[in-house]
Amino acid sequence: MRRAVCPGSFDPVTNGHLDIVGRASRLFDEVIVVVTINQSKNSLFTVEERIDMLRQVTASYDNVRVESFRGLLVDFCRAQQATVLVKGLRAVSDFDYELQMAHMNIGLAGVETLFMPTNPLYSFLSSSLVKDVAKWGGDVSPHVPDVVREALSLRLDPSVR
Ligand code: COD
Repeated sequence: MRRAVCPGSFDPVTNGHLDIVGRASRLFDEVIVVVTINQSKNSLFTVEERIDMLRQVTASYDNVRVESFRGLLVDFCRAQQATVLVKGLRAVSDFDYELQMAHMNIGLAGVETLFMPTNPLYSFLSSSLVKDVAKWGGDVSPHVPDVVREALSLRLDPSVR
């Protein structure tokens, strides 16, 4: 079985993330979307909330499941018998850091990284930018699934409070 892992903070999941997950699901028998737990990062949504949103928006993919993990990603890959990490690349600015992580992960455990170019529609999109726009009441509907837009407005939009 060819099994891949799509890791991230997903705080929250965007259409850019979903595009990568959907494309990966066509390349691999199984894709595990893993929310990595990083306590040093200030997150807007809890891990459980992020998992719940991810499960809802990936429900149409039979071969995608969502998990969370604290620790080294390669240990998660080993435990799940996954040999490939799938990452989205938005711009050259992503590349330096992603390349460092890819070298480290192959050195640590022989886990390969497959870089997918972002869909040009989402090349500027990040969870941080979406949160910033939502915080000031801007329209994020082109950038995130409905369930995420609703969660963002409940948590952030001053006009809903
Ligand atoms: N289009 C395409 N891809 C996108 C887009 C977009 N618009 N936005 C984000 N992505 C991709 C990113 O490139 C990334 O690959 C993935 O989606 C997740 O993005 P984020 O922002 O949710 O998550 P990050 O960047 O905070 O995740 C970082 C990791 C979780 C991958 C990293 O911190 C990690 O590996 N942590 C585990 C601990 C570990 O093993 N450390 C050692 C690493 S060598």
